[in-house]
Amino acid sequence: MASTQTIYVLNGPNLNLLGTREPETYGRAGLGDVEKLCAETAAQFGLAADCRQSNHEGELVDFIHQAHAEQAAGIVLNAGAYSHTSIALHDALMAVKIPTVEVHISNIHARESFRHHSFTAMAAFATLCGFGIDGYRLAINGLAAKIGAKAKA
Ligand code: CA2
Repeated sequence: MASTQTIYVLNGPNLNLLGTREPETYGRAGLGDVEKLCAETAAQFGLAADCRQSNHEGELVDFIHQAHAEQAAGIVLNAGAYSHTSIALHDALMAVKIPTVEVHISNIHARESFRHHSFTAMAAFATLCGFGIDGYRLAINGLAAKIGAKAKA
């Protein structure tokens, strides 16, 4: 039997604070809830979710390199504010060529103009924003379709 494929779920700076403040923007769920949702959704497709969070740009670059080294089948990325600034994360995603979905919990297009552009989204095949943490579930469904992972009975 083929070994279980893994998707990486990467969360960037300040997302460890989810559920502790700004509930009007980010909801009441914590990062642990996000990671549980991702693991459960991935399992529906026979996938494993390797969930990681970092407040450091270089560590997020390292995670993307590790995804490549470990032959991850896909990446779900919420790079937080680095989405809007990080050419390094953009370049890492372009280098590894792993199918990537970008997720934002909030609707970045309905917020400040500095959030409207995303460098990392340019290296993703799809972007979701504004669905709250349900965006992660939707992203994994879309990623599973993209990589041909079928829902398990
Ligand atoms: O909407 C998103 O998911 C964002 O990626 C969240 C980032 C923000 O910089 C992006 O523009 C959009 C910020 C994450 C901060 O998360 C917090 C959560 C709770 C309390 C404070 C911050």
